[in-house]
Amino acid sequence: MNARITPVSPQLTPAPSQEELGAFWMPFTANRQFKANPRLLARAEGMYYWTPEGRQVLDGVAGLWCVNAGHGRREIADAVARQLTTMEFAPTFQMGHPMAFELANRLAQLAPPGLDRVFFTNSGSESVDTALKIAIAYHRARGAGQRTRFIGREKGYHGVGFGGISVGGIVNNRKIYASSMLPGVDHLPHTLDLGHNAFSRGLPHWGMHLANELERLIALHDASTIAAVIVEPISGSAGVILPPVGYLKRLREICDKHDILLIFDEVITGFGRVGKPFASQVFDVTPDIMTTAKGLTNGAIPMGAVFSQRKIYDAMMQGPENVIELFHGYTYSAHPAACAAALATLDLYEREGLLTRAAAIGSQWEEAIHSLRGIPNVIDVRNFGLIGAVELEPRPGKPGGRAYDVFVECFERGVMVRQTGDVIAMSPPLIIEPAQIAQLMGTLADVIRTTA
Ligand code: PXG
Repeated sequence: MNARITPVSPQLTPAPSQEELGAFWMPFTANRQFKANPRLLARAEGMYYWTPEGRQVLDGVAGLWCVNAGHGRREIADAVARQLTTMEFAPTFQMGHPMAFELANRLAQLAPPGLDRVFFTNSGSESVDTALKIAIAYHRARGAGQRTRFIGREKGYHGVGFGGISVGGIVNNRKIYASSMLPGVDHLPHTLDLGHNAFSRGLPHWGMHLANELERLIALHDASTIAAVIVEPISGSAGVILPPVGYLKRLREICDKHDILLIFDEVITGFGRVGKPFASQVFDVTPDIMTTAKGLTNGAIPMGAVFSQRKIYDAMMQGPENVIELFHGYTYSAHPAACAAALATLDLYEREGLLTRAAAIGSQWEEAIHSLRGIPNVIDVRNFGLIGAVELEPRPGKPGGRAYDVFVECFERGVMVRQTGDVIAMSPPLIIEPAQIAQLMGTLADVIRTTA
């Protein structure tokens, strides 16, 4: 594989002073801790970032699971620049622009069978809220307006909108909003079980029966009240939780039996992360609705897309033709610059075979990450496609502390990984080469060995 990479900007932006760090209220960041000791990135190309001082850092997480084709892709930058000088904005409410239709058609061709109606958003969180709203609207359109309940899953992450945190299962994202969330949401148990599955290579074999908990929740609430089940095929944010073999198929069967929609949140698994364009194609389980974002534009311009089965769209296309069918949309739905970025990104993915590269290089990735087994404090290693996680023994009474120290020290030694709880997660650009896999795992191994 020969990715042609040209730097977009060779200029390094100077680092802000201590005082200049104040105004930016940083997302999902311990602001005071960060600002006392900032980690800054000023330039990116290929597999690497550079700090404002010019120090090179290997990107082990594709930015935040989004820069799948690697950094500084000239083709994307050029397409966006061309679009901005041709037409920077056009509305898509009761108007249209050609690229929005072109992109929807391209995506429909890439999608799992039948998921050929595409609604555009600006982020994963918006994609999730859109999917939940489509699910309720669909049931109502077919005369089942009482189906308003959602089933999510413990440890699920579906962004930070009120819909997303309601169906999500990460306690810190939920606890202070407890009384403000969607009513009528219940949760499946998560599928992480180190007792049975530690150090599984690929999907764990134990745990398919956990899907049967859906039958229990349906018996409790009655199927006639439930609009949809939403899960990530692979949970990312909670520290990489893989579906046990057969688990997703079982969820699909139960949803079919009870006329419940199945939503796959593919915000991180979409666009080649696991060896095919979408995880549902790898697992051979087709959802009714699929949410995406991130890799859709290689992270260059914010954009999300929600794919719906044709039957859902068709069910909504009823009533007088002059009446809006779905009262939902964003000013920037199908923003021209985002459409240009997405089309250029899809071209790159296709030309360089990136949407299947994770399958080709997955076994090398698996070998490399499992070489960390046996290092003190490593209590699990998980992998699938180009996703990996190393779970560390928490320090007594200080959960997350050890992994945080590992994350910081890796950055000091020129490797960027993600830390969540006591898990180090990795999801490199899909252009990663074997020598870079070795650098990533070698540095991580050294740092874990030397972190008390
Ligand atoms: N669904 C899933 C499955 C996600 O992973 C979102 C929705 C929300 O997307 P937006 O674009 O609104 O952030 C996400 C986001 C991490 C990490 O390191 C993961 C995400 C975001 C930030 C960090 O695990 N996923």
